[in-house]
Amino acid sequence: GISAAAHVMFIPSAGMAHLVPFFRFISALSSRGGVRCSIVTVLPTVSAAEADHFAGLFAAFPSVHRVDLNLLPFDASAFPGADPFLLRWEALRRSAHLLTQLIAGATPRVSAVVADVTLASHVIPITKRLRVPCHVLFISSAAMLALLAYFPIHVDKNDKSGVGDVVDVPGVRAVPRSCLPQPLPDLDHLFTKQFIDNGRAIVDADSILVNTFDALEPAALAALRDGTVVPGFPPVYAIGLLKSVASRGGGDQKAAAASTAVAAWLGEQPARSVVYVAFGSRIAVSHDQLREMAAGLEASGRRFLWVFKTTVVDREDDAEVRDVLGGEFLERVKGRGLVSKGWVDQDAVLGHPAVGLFLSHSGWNSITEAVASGVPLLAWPRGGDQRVNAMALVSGGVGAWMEEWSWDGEDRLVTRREIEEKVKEVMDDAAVRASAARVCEEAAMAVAEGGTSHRSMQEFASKLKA
Ligand code: BUP
Repeated sequence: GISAAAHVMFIPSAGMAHLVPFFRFISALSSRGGVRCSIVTVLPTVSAAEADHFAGLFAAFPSVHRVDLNLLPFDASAFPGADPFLLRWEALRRSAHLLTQLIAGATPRVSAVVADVTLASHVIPITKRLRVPCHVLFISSAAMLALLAYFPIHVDKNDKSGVGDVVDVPGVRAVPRSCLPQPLPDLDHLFTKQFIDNGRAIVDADSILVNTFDALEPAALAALRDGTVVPGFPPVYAIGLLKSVASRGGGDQKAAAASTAVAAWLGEQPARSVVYVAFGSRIAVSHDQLREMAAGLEASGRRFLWVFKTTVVDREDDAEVRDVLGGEFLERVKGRGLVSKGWVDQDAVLGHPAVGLFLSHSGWNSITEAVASGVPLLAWPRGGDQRVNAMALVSGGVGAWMEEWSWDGEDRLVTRREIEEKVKEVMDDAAVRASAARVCEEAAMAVAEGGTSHRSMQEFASKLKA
């Protein structure tokens, strides 16, 4: 042929935490040159933030080709109360056979597929039939990848009688039942069914890409690669930390204004003086707990920037800060505390010299962004993979985790006093700060010429043949 470019078709899933690493990886791959990228896009997205970021990606990379997938109608009434993102994953899985045509019919010929892990069990068999290599871009920690890969084996060993008290992932760590994603002990839960299906399927992927690096998660990566977790596991490329992309669409004036206000405020604060508080884009914390957090932050006497979220999907986010926290609180902390209701450019916030601590739900993207900026974390996991990620961040030396702090579904209120004490303690902890700074340097070395992630990326790219 005339063009020697490989054509990679990306098949992401739903939720910002799933899209962010795809966008970052596409941008890393596109900027290497010699690779043509297509991205399967399902519109409308579940959240406005996702739609915005798709628009931003296409604006920033006009060469990235958009391939529209029209989902088949999906009756969600069988899953009352289910998370809207989980339902979208299920809808995607049930429409996955439509991908056969999109992959087989593409020009130039698709030379490889990179799929989200939530779709693995449905996409991998299709790519096998079409004889197209399929790589999985895993969107969480290597520790979580190991849990996903091992969980089906664990369930089989337990003779399907349940998960027991602990899942002991060989060579990685024992994960107590209380640290598993909440639905996992229920083998009939939709999340668990998908998790087990995908865990079994990824063994057949051609490789797995993870946004981490060897120095951050050495044990988990080694155990995955040498077959300790699952014998015959595919190559695992730790290609992180992926650089963030300025991929906001132009449409959201309000968000842009909020980001400007945040940047202006940060600019006035002393170095390392601000606690940045954010719990991701889709986590609802009870109003009582939010008020306790407010009181704890106030009592700590520290400056803080708080991205305030009260409901699960951004579009429904209409509970006003003032209604929940009270106008007097806002008056009292005026000047030293900023509460932002809208989307902020988190990566830019973490990169700002004024930020000294990140109180986070420990979503993996948030952790990686903090690590890349050398900002220590205080982890307060709320659900899903977050407790496993918190274990990884503690053993990686980038922060602290309050294991006894409650998570979704538990009704214990973490008191203002606990929050106050812990924020002060971790913020004043010179050892944690030094350790986070050291890991930050290691992160930079990993992606520099000759570093572990740089080499992994090269090895992966060299597999992509036109
Ligand atoms: Br909120 C928020 N700005 O205001 P995680 C989030 N983010 O840039 P989880 C912003 O969204 P999900 C905001 O930097 C990160 O890249 C943040 O991913 C960005 O969280 C991403 O940290 C969130 O992996 O995902 O909870 O797993 O937010 O979709 O629930």
